[in-house]
Order: sequence, then structure tokens, then C-alpha cells
Amino acid sequence: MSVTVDAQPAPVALDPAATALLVIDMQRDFLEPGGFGESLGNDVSLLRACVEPCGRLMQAMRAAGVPVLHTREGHRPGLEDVHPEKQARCAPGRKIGDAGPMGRILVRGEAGHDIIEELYPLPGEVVIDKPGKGAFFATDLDLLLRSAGVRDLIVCGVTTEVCVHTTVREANDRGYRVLVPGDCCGSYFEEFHKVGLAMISAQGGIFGAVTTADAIIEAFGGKRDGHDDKEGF
Ligand code: TIU
Repeated sequence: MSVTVDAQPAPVALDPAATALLVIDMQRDFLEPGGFGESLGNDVSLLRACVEPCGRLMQAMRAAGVPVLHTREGHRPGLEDVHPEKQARCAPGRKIGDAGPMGRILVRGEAGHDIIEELYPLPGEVVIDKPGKGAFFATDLDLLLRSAGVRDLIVCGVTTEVCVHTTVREANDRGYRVLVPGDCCGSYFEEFHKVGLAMISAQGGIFGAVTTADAIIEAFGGKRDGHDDKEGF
């Protein structure tokens, strides 16, 4: 049994029993004043618009029995997993591991590394700590998804053109059917958000399809019955 979600460039058929929602990097460091994102000179308020639809989508997916997985970008306190090139991409004085207003920048366990309260994972939900922009790089995400029989991946979070985009491309290359609710994504650059979404759905859906939280929620409405709850998430 599949559900059809209205999307660009064309409606997408998802198998609810083989679908997961992946929420990318909804961390205090990116979304709250005083975090890493703001330290890069970004206006973090631009990301706030995606919090409410993202929360609604998470609730609906949980109600439909679809697993919700979360990622956090960050590193080991000893910084053994930060390669020099990633550090070189940071501004002076704002390197990974430097002191920031919400603890050390992008370091696991620090306050700024945590997920924002509004979208906090439920107990038992998978949280992937990723050292890169993409959620598949140097993590066990692919193994977890394949072991649970996931084929269809709904990807949202921040930022649209960086960690969401990298993850969407990685997922597409690994054979997942990718659907991106654009209103559940956010960028510090409005034009990058818009173009980032357009790049996903262009050329007949080169990386996947783009939709909205409401379109997914509507498609999954009443689909809880008959869905086999998956263990392991
Ligand atoms: N999560 C994510 O996108 N990490 C970034 O560093 N994004 C920026 O846009 N800087």
C-alpha cells in the first residue's frame, strides 16, 4: 500500500512501511542567537520559519508510525574527527572547538550542539552524530535505514543548501527515494533556499522531489491502520 504525495516535479508514491523522516541539524548552534551559525555572520532568525512546520510534520509522522531520525553536526571533544580542511573553512576565532556563547563550537555534549527544545527527539528516536555536512558520511545511518527496510526518505532541516542538500544527494546516490518538504527547511540565504529546492526537483527530479509539510501530512492521514510498526528505531 502506498500513499501519493503531491510534489514537484510530479506526485511521489511512498510506501509508509518503508518510509522514514530524517530531520537534519535542528541544533541550537544553527538556530539560536549566539551559536555557531550566527558566529559565521548569519541571521539565524531566517531559520525560524521552518521550525513550526517541521514540528507538525514530525508529530504527524510519529502518529502514522513512520520513524523519525535526527542528526546533529558536531565533533568529538578531542577534535580527532575534524580534518584540517574543515577547520580551514572556518573563520579565525570561530574554529570548531573554540569557545562560543553556547559552549565549544560544534562539539558534542555542548549546549549549542543540542537540538532545539521545540523539536527535541522523543526517547528512543535515533540521533545521528555526524562530523560532515552529509548525514551518510562517516555515520551508520545507511546501515540503520537498510536494516529497517527503509526505501523512501523524507529529508528536512537546516540548512537547505548545505547539510540538507548534501544529505539529499548522498541519499539519492544510495538509491533512496527522496522527498523534501521545502517549508521544513531553512537557510540563512533566502535565494539559496529557493534555488536549493529548485535544484532538487529540476530536470525531472534529478535528486528527488519537493513538497510541503501539509502535503505529506494529508497523504499520510488515516494511514496508521495497517502499518507495521518497525522495531529498531
Ligand atoms: N547543518 C548545516 O547546514 N551546517 C552548516 O554549517 N550550514 C551552514 O549553512 N553554514
